[in-house]
Amino acid sequence: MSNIEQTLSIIKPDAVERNLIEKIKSIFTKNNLTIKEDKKIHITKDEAAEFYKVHQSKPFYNDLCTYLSSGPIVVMILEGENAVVHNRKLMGATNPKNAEENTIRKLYGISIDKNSVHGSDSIDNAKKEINFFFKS
Ligand code: IDP
Ligand code: MG
Repeated sequence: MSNIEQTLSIIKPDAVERNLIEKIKSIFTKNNLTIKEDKKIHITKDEAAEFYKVHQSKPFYNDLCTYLSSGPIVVMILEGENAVVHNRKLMGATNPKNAEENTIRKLYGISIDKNSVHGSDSIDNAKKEINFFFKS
């Protein structure tokens, strides 16, 4: 049975800065994820803090919010079969050092904080995150 989902992907400042937008997009499209919407934006630190609210108790929260608001990002709605899990698999582990070969983070990530991409981790969070950036 088919299970078409949507998930939110972000190309983070380190990857935008290194002109990796098209390379990363092509990994999604070659792997049967359709880019339904996409926009390049530069968010404020307050917006980043709101987006990453689930991490507010973590020691790295402040740096994380500073980082996500440090330069332009590309936010995308990806759609496809099991999109949430599929995107997480294409991204690879949070720390690029631990990411599997040929994942986005293994190919392009610099460090645990500059790890090139964000992806929703559940259907529920995907809905919230899509709504956060693409309010209808
Ligand atoms: P994820 O992006 O793989 O879902 P999360 O645990 O949700 O990973 O963390 C959100 C983001 O916070 C990560 O992508 C990474 O940029 C950053 N982060 C996570 N753990 C650490 C850490 O231990 N030090 C610094 N930054 C971290
Ligand atoms: Mg996460």
